[in-house]
Formats: sequence, structure tokens, C-alpha cells
Amino acid sequence: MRTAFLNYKIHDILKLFFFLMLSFSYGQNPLIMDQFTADPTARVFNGRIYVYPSHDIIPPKGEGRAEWFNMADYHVFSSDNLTQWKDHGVILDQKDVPWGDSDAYSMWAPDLIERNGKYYFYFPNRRKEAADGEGGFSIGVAISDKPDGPFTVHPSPIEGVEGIDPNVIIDKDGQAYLFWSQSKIYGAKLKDNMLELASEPKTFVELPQKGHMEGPFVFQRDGLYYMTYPHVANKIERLEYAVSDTPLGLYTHKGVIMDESPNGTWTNHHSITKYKGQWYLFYHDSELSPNFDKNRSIRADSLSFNEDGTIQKVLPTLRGVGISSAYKHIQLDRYSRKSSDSVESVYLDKEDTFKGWMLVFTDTDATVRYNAVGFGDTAPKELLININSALSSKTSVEIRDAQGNVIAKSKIKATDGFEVITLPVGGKPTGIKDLVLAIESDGVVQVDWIQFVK
Ligand code: FUB
Repeated sequence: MRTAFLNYKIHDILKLFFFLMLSFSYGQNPLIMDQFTADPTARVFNGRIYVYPSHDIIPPKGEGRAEWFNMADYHVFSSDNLTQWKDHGVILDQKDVPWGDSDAYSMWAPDLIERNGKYYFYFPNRRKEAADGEGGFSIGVAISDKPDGPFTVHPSPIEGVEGIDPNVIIDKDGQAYLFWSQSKIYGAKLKDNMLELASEPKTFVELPQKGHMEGPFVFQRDGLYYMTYPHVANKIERLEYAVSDTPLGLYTHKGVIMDESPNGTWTNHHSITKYKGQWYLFYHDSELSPNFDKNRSIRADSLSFNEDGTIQKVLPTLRGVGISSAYKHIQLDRYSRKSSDSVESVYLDKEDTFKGWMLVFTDTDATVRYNAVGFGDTAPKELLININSALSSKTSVEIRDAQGNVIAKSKIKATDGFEVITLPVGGKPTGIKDLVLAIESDGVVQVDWIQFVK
């Protein structure tokens, strides 16, 4: 067996072990890489962003519903930088809902809102007495003193509401509103106790009347109410929006926020929130489950408004949001841009998609660009690259910034499968840099991640 421990010393191995222990986070899309997640509602409390998603699972054999959504519980995730997500664990399980069918695996898209120091978690679930098949959903409330629980479930669901996908807002005057869906979108006032309707439910006749609609998410900006929702205008869902001067309409339809999933995922479900001065769209796709679109994964991309208040269409990216630390694994396969089709992002292991992706360079001179890497004040001394150059006898690796300043450049020998190679860093990158990886080779080269070392 060929050995190729290039530039590799014992202290490098120890250093690598140390960094692997710390390198648990991903700033890229999808946001969560150790479980399926869907229907993300993002909310900001005390400087942290919390995401309340559904939790798609493959149910135990003989349980749940085949070829359908299966969700037994909810987790909540939070972050203060959009790149490191803390999983706070299970905040509610189907077994904890007194009025729910505890074997229905139907804990669908939730929402959470704070009022007077209490956190109200709204969730759909199938009622105990619901007949087999679709429908039979009510909306329940669980209450906590903290955004991450523990939550206590209110003993009964909200009376007068039949449907899924709750969304709650509190208006400037303190009036709360509940929106939900059942093929169409509905809305009503909520009493101050946040547990009961204070008005008759209404539908929105001014919204598209043809094609399934669900997942309403209403937010306020500059005096306007934005009603945003997934809508099957063609064959699968896309995200659309309408605006109004009042929470319950009339709304004026404005356009599309995000087109249909490029890989054909039937649902999309989203939320829109401002965090540290920037608006973000949280949504989902099924890239960790390419053959079954009911096992989804949450994503985030930046969202911008035009001067007239209209929303610029969001293109889904691999790169996602946030500043990736130079000193943790930078998954270049979640690139911002690539130079040509001779470099692709492919699964590391098709049988276990949670392992993520790698870059495969099939031709010489291909580059990928990865934006927003944070170096801090001190420049790194070394670069680790997890690379497989076994099929190339001449390989050269260059990392430069977007202005063309070389940060690290080295020839490497053919490796023995994937190896972590240490390269000297010549440039002095500090602050935030957009990085470009250029590979020259005479054969196929695979790259999994890079990481700088101080
Ligand atoms: O996650 C189950 C359902 O799929 C949600 O409630 C819908 O919005 C759609 O995303």
C-alpha cells in the first residue's frame, strides 16, 4: 500500500484530532446534518435566533403511515451566528398531547410566539378520535417560561379551528391573530389568553383560489402586513406573497418569493425573519433524502426588499448564510459559485447522505468560490485540506481570496485515498474573506473540507 503522509507529523495528527473534536457545526445548507427537519419557523429572542421545525422521521416498522410525512416530536435549534446550531433536544412528543392521537406521527409544522414573558408553542396534531386517513387535525398550544422549554401542553386544542400550519402574530395594538391552513388559508383574532379564538375564522378570497395553499406566515414591515404562503400554482409548491394594511386583509397578491424546488420536492414551508439587521428566508428541501421528498431538511438564505417594499426573489444556495469560521471545517462543496461543470458537489456516501458531500474535480483548472470565511485578527499559519488525489500524479492546490491574493499554494503527491494534508499558509488573511479553491491536476481529485490552523 502506498503511503503518502505528506508534511504529516505526530503533532499534526494531535492537532487534527483536537480540531475534529471542535468541528461540529455547519453554516451551509442544509442547516442541520444529523436528522431530517422541515417547516422551519425562525424567531428571535434575546439576541439568539431559534428555529422551530417539524421533525421528519422514518417511523419504526409497522408504525406511522407508509410513503407519507411521519413526525413524532419537535426539537428546537438556536444559534447566535447562523452557523453553529445548538439542538436543545425534544421539546414536545406526540405522547404528551392529551387530546392527540399518540400514534399518529402527525406533529406537523409549528410556530412559537412570546407574550408577557410566556412562550406559546402552536402545533397541529391529529385528534384522538380522528378517523383513519387524511384530516382530523386540530391546533394545540404548549406553554413555557423559556423559548426552549420545558413546555406544558394545554389540555384542549383551540376550539373552532380545524387544520394545520399555525402561525401567530401580535399586532402593534396588542391584538393577536392566528392563521392556519386547510387547503386554503384562514385567519382569526385570538383572545389575550392566546388559547381561544376571539373572532370567527375567515378565508382570504383575494388570494389565489386555484391550487393548494398552506403554511401561512405573516410578518410586519414598515406598516405593511406580508402574508406569505406555499402555493401549488403549477405542479408543486412555490412560495408566494401578498400585502395588506391590516392583518386580516384584504391582501393584494404581489408575486413569488421562491420558485418550485429544483429537485422536485413537493412541499416548501418557510418563515421570514430579521436577525442582526438582515432579513432571512428559512425554508426546506429534501437534499438529504433525494429519493423520498417527505424526509426534508431546513435551509436559510438571505432575503432583500426593493425600495417599494416588494420582495426580491430568493434563489436557493448551497452556501446558505452566516460567516463560516476559518478554524472549523469549511465544507467547500457547499460553494457560493463554481467555474464550470468540471467540478461537482456529490454525496460522500450515497447510502448515508448525512455524511454530506465532497467536491469532485474532473478536469484541470476548475475553481470553486466560498464566500464569507471569518479569520479574526490573527492570520493562520497552516491549512488542512482533506483531499483524495490518488488518481492524479500531478496535483496543485491553491487557495486565494476573491481579489486573487494567494493564501496557500502547494503541489501535493498522489494520496492514498482521502488524507488530511497540512499546507503552509503564505498569505496573511485576516477579517472576512471570500475564498477561491483552484485545483490543477492530471486526473480526478476529490476535496471534502479545508480548515485553517493558527
Ligand atoms: O410537514 C408536513 C406538512 O408539509 C406541513 O404542515 C406543510 O406545510 C408541508 O410542509
